[in-house]
Amino acid sequence: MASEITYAEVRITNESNSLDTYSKSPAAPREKPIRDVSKPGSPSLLFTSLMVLLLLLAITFLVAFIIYFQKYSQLLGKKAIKDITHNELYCTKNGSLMEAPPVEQRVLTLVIIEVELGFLLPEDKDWSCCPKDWKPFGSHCYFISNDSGASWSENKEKCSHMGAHLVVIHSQAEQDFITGILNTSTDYFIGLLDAGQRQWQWIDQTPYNKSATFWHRDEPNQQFEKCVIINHRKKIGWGWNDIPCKDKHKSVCQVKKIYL
Ligand code: MMA
Ligand code: CA
Repeated sequence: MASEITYAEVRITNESNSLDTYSKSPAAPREKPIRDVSKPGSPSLLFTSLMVLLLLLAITFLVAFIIYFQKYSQLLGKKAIKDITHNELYCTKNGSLMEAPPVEQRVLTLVIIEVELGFLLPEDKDWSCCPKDWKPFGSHCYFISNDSGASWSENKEKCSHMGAHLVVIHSQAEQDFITGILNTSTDYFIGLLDAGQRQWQWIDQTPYNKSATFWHRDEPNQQFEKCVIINHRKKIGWGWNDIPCKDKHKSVCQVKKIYL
């Protein structure tokens, strides 16, 4: 590109400055077309050189683009994996029913890339794992937020940054497990939301089954309370309550177990 510009400049300077050339040889301007006809190699060589230059430039850009794209997508891939994997996993070996309880438990430190989550199927693997500080139950892992409290959306974001979502409860057993790991004096957001007109919707899009809900007595009770907490009421027990989404509470995140 630089040589192209330099060449153009030289030509213009020569023509405008060299009045001598004009005066000495008035036929000079005519030389050009003559040259064009008699020496067809000269302009076509220029044309060819320009084309080659352009082609080289295009190839350079293409190669640069491909390299950049590959690096970028690699980076994106690594980031995505990093977001949903954890350096330290706590794994339980199942499959062997003969094994006496307590079930053998091992800590596996995994290199991020080694865990190809997308290709691992539960039935092929005999180690089920949860990240460090997450609690296993069934086919999932559960994490109780450790901050002082945030809005429903902020909690939702926090779970999502860990490759998880706000907890979704589908059975009495799951409700019991979750309440068993919670503090009776704290409220926790769950992944249930009023999508409008009291249409309750789970954050993972699984169906809302009325027969497996654990609302406190007389809840849900307010149209403007569109988010849901799980909490303990004295002498009553654990249950759900609809509250305003902007209220600040802790939450429970949930993620599928990792099978190795
Ligand atoms: C609070 C609030 C409501 C809940 C009632 C139950 C006063 O409001 O938590 O969401 O329904 O208590 O008494
Ligand atoms: Ca309520």
